[in-house]
Amino acid sequence: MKTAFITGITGQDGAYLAKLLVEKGYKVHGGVRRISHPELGRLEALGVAKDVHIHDFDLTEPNNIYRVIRDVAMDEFYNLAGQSFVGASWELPIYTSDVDAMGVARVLDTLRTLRPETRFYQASTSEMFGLVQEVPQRETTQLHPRSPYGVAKVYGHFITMNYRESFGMHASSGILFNHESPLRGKEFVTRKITLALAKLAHGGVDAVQLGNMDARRDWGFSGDYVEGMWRMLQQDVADDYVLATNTTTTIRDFVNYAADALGMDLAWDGEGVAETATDRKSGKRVVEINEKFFRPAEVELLIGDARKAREKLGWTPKVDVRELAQMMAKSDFDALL
Ligand code: NAP
Ligand code: F7E
Repeated sequence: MKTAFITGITGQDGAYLAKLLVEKGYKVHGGVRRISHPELGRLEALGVAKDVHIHDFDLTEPNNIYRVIRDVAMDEFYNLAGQSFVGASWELPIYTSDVDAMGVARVLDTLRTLRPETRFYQASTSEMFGLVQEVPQRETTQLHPRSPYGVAKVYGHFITMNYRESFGMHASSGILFNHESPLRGKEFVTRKITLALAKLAHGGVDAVQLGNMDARRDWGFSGDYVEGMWRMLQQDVADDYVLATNTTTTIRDFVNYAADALGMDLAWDGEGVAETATDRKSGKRVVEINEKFFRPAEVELLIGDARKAREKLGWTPKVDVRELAQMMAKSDFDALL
């Protein structure tokens, strides 16, 4: 039986990965940071909260990291913890770099000291491509991050590669494009949309307030992407891989897909901050634009080329963006019944 340690086990990906590894027969340990209202809601939703061993763990605390790595005899370490909300990273640039950049170095250096044979996964991101230098983006595309989050993740990415090259550690980065699920945080645009539309479908009256409707994202399903993470650590040689669907969709079209799933028929009107969407069937206003959701610098287009993951890992995403929007909208609708 293998043992895995997952940082960020309370997050979206942490929960799906914990479920996958429990099903594969792993002994799963996870790190949870101290917050005032601790909960394992996502792990409970996936039915694995009782199957995982929880440890106090914070990426900002070197001796805490040291003790956990000393005490848990782990074969695989998945570093999924992070300040993951791009929008917050302009307000929290120092904190974001402490967690998303220095946190990776703290873990890698402790593994190097105590358990250099442990296989390591780093949660890198398509946000590193930012102002994209190539379409579609792949492992070799030049990076140009557009947010403090993206900049911090570039450090995490290269320090992972550096420990692999310097010390021969089995350290891999997954450059993952946006992936979502019914367990996605409510501040991310997909979940914000499906939750707001589900409330409207149940008789609510509040339109969802959104920012840049023209941004394009390559959206997949978290459950598919954690399988790719696991496959990376099963390779004889560590490497970096893009995981993506190779389809790009505007925020506006994601709204349309979620609305379709809930039986709405949207009419779009106006441009820029005056743009609105109204449901032709109920007459309700569904979308309004609010400038506060625009970002100081935007990532306008993301579309990934996951050919390397397909050829070397045998990985392909199973859920497309329409199915994803439908899955999330229906889940939010049913939860309100
Ligand atoms: P998420 O739902 O926001 O989960 C983040 C996790 O990190 C949570 O468990 C959170 O704990 C934990 N965390 C935050 N700060 C921490 C700290 N200082 N020490 C220890 N734990 C801390 O994010 P996700 O969507 O699952 O993403 C997982 C990772 O992949 C993140 O690193 C993210 O940046 C990266 N990523 C995500 C995507 C995506 O589209 N989802 C794409 C590429 C990369 P709390 O529960 O206490 O908040
Ligand atoms: O924004 C636009 C926004 O916050 C997507 C994280 O998992 O994926 C995620 O980062 C797009 C942006 O995700 C609103 O301007 C419009 O263009 O859902 P998001 P993200 O920034 O792409 C990457 C790969 C990660 O690594 C991150 O951890 O949607 N947008 N209106 C909005 N976004 C939000 N949040 N809220 C709005 O009202």
